[in-house]
Amino acid sequence: MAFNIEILDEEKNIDLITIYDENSEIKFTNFGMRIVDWKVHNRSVILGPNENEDVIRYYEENPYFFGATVGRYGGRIENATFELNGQTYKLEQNDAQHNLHGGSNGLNTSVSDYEIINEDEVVTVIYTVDMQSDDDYFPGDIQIKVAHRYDLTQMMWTIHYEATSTEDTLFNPMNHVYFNLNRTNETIENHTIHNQIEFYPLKENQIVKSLNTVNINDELNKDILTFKDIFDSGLEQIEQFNGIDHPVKLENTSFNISNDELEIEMQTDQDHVVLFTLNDVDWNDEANTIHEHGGFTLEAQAIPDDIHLLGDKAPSILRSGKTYSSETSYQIKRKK
Ligand code: G6D
Repeated sequence: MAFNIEILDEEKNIDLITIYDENSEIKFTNFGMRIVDWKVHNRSVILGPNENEDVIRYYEENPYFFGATVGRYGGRIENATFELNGQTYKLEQNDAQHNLHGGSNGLNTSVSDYEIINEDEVVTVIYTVDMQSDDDYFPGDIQIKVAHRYDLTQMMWTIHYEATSTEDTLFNPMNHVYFNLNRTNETIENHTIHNQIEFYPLKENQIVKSLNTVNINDELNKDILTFKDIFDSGLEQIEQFNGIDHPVKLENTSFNISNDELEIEMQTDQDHVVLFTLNDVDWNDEANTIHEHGGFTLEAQAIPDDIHLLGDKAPSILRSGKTYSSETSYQIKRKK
C-alpha cells in the first residue's frame, strides 16, 4: 500500500490522506480538497501546518487559503457583481466591496466525498462536490469533480477539474498552494524564475486594470529573474503591492522555478497563472512560521475578473450542457 488514511474529524467526515514511498510523501484532505504537505527527501516544499498543529483549526483560521481548492472563481470580481446573458448577478462582498475566491462558502470550505484509486506508483484521490447557487449566489448548481493524482516515481502531483452546471455560470477554479523550495524557513528571494514575467497591472483595489501587460524581464533588461530581482525592481506595481500578486501570461505550457537544489515545474492547459508572494502577513500560526515573501503561489486559471474584461468571450463562462475540464500538474525535480 502506498497510502494511508487518518480520520481528522469523524462527525464532519474530514480525513487526511497520505501517499508515500521512501523518496517522497504528499498529504491531502477532503476539507477544501487541500494539499496539506509535500515532502521530498524529508524536506517540505510547501507551506502548511506543523506536525503538532490541529489541521482543521489551522485551515479554519488561516486567511491565506493555504493549499486549498478555490472556486467557483479564483481571484477578485469587481464590485461582486457581473452580467451574464443580460442578467445581473450579485455575489457576496467578502473583500471590501468585491468578491474574492468565490466568497465565504467557496470550495475551500467544502467537505467532499472521495474515492481512492491505487495503482501502486500512482495514487488518485477523486473528490466530488455539489455546489448550489444558494451557497454562493452564482447562477447554476454545479457538479464538480476534482482529482488529485500523485505519481510517486515522477514526484508529480496532477490536479484535474471537471464540472457541469444546470445554468450558464462562471467557473474558474485553482489550487492556492504556496511553495518554498528552501531547506530552512527563509524567504523565496533566492529562487530563480525560468520564464518571462509578463503581468497584467492591477488597480489600487487589486482588480486587473486592463489587458495591457508589463514585462519585468524587459523592464529590467534581464533574461532570467530571481524573486529578489522582482522585489527590488522598483517597479511601481511591485512597490504598491509589496511583491507580486498579478496574473502572468504563460508563453508556453510549462513554468519553472528553482533554487540551488530543487526545481518545480508546473504544466498547465491554462493561459495564465496568478503569482502571489505572500506580501503582507497579519496572521501567524503557533510556531510563527509564516512570514512576508515566505512562499509563492502558482494559481493556474483564467485572468481574474475576465467577465468584466472580456464580457461574453470570458474563458471562465461555463455554459449549461458543456463540461469544464482542465489539468495542471506540479513536479519536483532534484538538481543535484
Ligand atoms: C490571492 O490575489 C490574492 C491575494 O491578493 C490574496 O491576498 C490571497 O489570494 C489570499 O492570491
